[in-house]
Parts: sequence; structure tokens; C-alpha cells
Amino acid sequence: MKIQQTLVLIKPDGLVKSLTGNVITELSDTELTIVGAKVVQVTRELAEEHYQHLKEEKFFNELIKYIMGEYHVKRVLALVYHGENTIKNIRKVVGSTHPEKAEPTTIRGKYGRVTSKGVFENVVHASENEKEAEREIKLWFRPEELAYTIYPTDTKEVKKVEYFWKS
Ligand code: IDP
Ligand code: MG
Repeated sequence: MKIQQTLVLIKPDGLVKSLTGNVITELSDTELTIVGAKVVQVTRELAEEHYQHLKEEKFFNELIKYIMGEYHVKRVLALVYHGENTIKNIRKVVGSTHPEKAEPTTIRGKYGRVTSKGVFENVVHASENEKEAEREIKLWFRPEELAYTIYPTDTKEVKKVEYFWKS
């Protein structure tokens, strides 16, 4: 048994279909803990970095448009799950990449579809292995946004501009 963290994204199609509750309920069967959660408007830079390993694929441009919300809404819900064997446990509930090949009882099997353009609208992302999980969590979250982190952190002083509500 290994303590791991994993990144889950509820993709724009999942948000447009109001599947947040369903997805979180399905994932709660894994008895893992959510240690981070936020809504993110995905920039092209973030999308391309996240999917850098697929840059050479012919579906890359469509994939970037999809995750940026061009076909649905311009946001995703990013979650970090923590617990024993998180990566494998979550991937099992999520199901295979191709929604039509995914087991019908999995999230992707239940709620995913393939569009006429060939985009796999598969509702959620989940990290594939420990290396990817670490890379992705560090890409999407700052350490202070997580209730608990398994990766070492450092501090440094930075000058920054903060936004406040107008009074
Ligand atoms: P994963 O999400 O199951 O880890 P990856 O191979 O990492 O699968 O692909 C990332 C995402 O790219 C998929 O979730 C899916 O949205 C999209 N994708 C993967 N393969 C294809 C394909 O053959 N056609 C269209 N989209 C694809
Ligand atoms: Mg992947």
C-alpha cells in the first residue's frame, strides 16, 4: 500500500452536463480524501503543458480546444485526491480513455461520448502514474492550495500584486 496523490479534472463537458456531483460521488467510493479543489479557466499555455506528451498526435489541436472549453464552458474543476494507491483506484473508477470502450459502469463509460469531430469527450482526467501525478499536481496547484502535500516544498519571498474587492 502506497500513499499517493493524483490530479483529477472534471473537464468542460462534465461541467456543462452538470456532472460534478455524480463524478465526486463515484470517486467517493474509493474512500480517498480531497486535499485540493478549484475552478480553473484553462489557458492555451496550461493546456499545452498538461498534454505535452500528446503534441505529435493528430487530435492534439482539438484536444487543446476541448480542455480550454471552446466546445462547452471555459472552465474545469481541478481536484487533488490523496490516499492509498490513489492513482490506480481513481483510474479504475474513471475507466478507459475511449468512452465507447470504457466499461459501462465507469464514469467515462456512463457519461462520455465521441463527437463527430472525433474528440473523446470523456468527462474527467486522472493522472496515469506517480511521475505524471507529481508533474500535473505541481502544474495545476500551488503548495498552499493543498491541505496536505506529499512533495517537498520551499519558501521564498516574492513581491506580488494582490487583487481586492472594491469597498
Ligand atoms: P487518459 O486521459 O485516459 O490518460 P491520454 O492518452 O493521456 O488518455 O489522452 C489524454 C486525452 O486526450 C484523453 O482523455 C482524451 O480526451 C484525448 N484522446 C486520447 N486519445 C485520443 C484519440 O485517439 N482521439 C481523440 N482524443 C483522444
Ligand atoms: Mg493521460
